[in-house]
Amino acid sequence: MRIWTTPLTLALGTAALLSSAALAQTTRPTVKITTPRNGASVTGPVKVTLKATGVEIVPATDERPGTGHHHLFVDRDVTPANDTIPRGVTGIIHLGRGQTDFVLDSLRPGPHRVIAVVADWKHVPLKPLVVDTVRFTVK
Ligand SMILES: [Cu+2]
Repeated sequence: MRIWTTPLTLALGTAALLSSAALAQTTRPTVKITTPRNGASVTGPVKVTLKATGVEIVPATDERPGTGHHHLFVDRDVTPANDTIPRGVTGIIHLGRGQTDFVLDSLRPGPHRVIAVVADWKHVPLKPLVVDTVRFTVK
């Protein structure tokens, strides 16, 4: 008996591989800082807007798997990935009510860097890291 490998079955196999790869891509959470754009020159106050995919953005009081809330690290490095993101630290902002934007109203003129990190209700970053960085200049 012979097993036929026709172009059709090859095409179907390839399509299945592609769709599972696409699925893996869409289910892995991402975050993007949609404004300000990387490299932009802006006037203050600077509204930072965030778009997450593959993770539901909720208030920090919502203790469910598959959820998280945004954090902004403004002109400072991110804290270690396995640590709780601290509160009350200059340059670290928890958007703990599930917000997807935040206005930075006290940035001085000059270059700035904002890193967005999605963390769970314990304020520990999701793994793999869900992170995005923009650099911009305030005029
Ligand atoms: Cu937090």
